[in-house]
Amino acid sequence: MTEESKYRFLDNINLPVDLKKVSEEDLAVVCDELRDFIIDIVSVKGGHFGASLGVVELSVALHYVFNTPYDQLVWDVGHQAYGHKILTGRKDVFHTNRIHGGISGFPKRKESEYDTFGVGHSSTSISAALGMAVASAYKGETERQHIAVIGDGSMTAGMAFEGMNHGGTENSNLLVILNDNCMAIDPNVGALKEYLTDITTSQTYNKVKDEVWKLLGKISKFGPDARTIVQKVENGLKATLLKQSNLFESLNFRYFGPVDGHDVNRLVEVMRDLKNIPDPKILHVLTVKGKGYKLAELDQTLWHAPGLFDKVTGEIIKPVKKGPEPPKFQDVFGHTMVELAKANPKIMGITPAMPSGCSLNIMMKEMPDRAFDVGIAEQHAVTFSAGLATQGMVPFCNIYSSFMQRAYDQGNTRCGYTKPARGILLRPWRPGWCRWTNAPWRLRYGFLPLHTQHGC
Ligand SMILES: Cc1ncc(C[n+]2csc(CCOP(=O)(O)OP(=O)(O)O)c2C)c(N)n1
Repeated sequence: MTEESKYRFLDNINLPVDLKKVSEEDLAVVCDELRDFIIDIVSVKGGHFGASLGVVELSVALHYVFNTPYDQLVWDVGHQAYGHKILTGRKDVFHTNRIHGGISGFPKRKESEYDTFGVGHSSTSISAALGMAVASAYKGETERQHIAVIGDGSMTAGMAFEGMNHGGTENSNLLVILNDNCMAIDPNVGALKEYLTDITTSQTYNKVKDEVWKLLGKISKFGPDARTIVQKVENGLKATLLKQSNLFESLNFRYFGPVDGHDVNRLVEVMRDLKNIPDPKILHVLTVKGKGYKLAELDQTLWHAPGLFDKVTGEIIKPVKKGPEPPKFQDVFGHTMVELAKANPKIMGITPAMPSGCSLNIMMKEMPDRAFDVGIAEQHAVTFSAGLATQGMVPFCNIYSSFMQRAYDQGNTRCGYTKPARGILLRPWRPGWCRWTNAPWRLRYGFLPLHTQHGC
């Protein structure tokens, strides 16, 4: 078998219009091929890995069902959009991903009409898709669909809920797809995660829900009134069977799911149904980060962005070092935090969803009651730290400079004005990272110790 013929379907798919020619029975094979293609290229060129593997079926189903780029598809963060890029005209240049002069590792409006929004920082997709939906409604484009795909990690940010809060009162054609894989870069955290697990594991609810869904599909053919009745029944069941009323329904989003995000035919079926249901709605999809590459499924944090690797053995290829290397900056931070915290019981550590990236996980393991992963919530991380400081604690809040914009105002004003706040430590990320995430130049190097700036 030649290398070309390995991709029986993918060889002929350059755009969604080509994908739409594939029969539904063959979609699962397309997914296998797309997954192989991502593994083939990322293993030798580098980049994000596990997240894109997890949304292969979602990417295929979305471009199969929706009329992209007329229908607007917004990927949150965008590190998971490799499959989308490959299916939307960039298969032949995908090997230039993240290389100077090549394609971006994130959706970029200038790069393709299928990239509806420039992303990189998390939790913007709902607001962006809502803006698009409201604009379409205003223009009378009532058939146009607007879809935000957001991970459960990104859903922990306040901004995502700001979008939901607004979206629930706009009668716009907005579909939020919640890609729930229980992971951010590290395992996801917080009460929302527990809530999602609750929905996912409620067997009674899921059994009844499947029955109702089937009924909804059948009865909706008889007109809007019949559908409304079934929807009411379904809502009632959700509220009764889930311990509390449904969080998303309370925000005026119709909640559907959870559905298996690796069953491409089921996804196609569900998305087709949802196309005909107006107003804001959320589809809860369950996926496995790293799906289809065993090692990535087993160690999802390591394989979030593993660098180059041998795709057959799974060995991660480390750059050859010329001599002894100093320890990593973040590891020095992590160990020093533990050392300092042992000497000073007031010290606490805070990270917004980057425990392994900033090595606060060392302290989280040793002193779980004094080190916090607060979710992808930079603003909250800083203000929470300021709150701790008002009570005499000494918080060290470690934030990547790339994501500092989210926290900057809280650091500037809340910590600046809250005099007792001190010990806010901001961490710069390595030069070059900012090419992909738009961190401002001035924040790329050096510390920004707010406590000294404001004397707090
Ligand atoms: C504002 C902001 N903070 C932190 C990050 C770093 N980051 C990139 S991906 C990611 C995890 C995203 O989790 P989720 O949305 O669930 O997507 P998954 O990788 O699980 O598919 C984080 C924390 C970011 N991109 N933006």
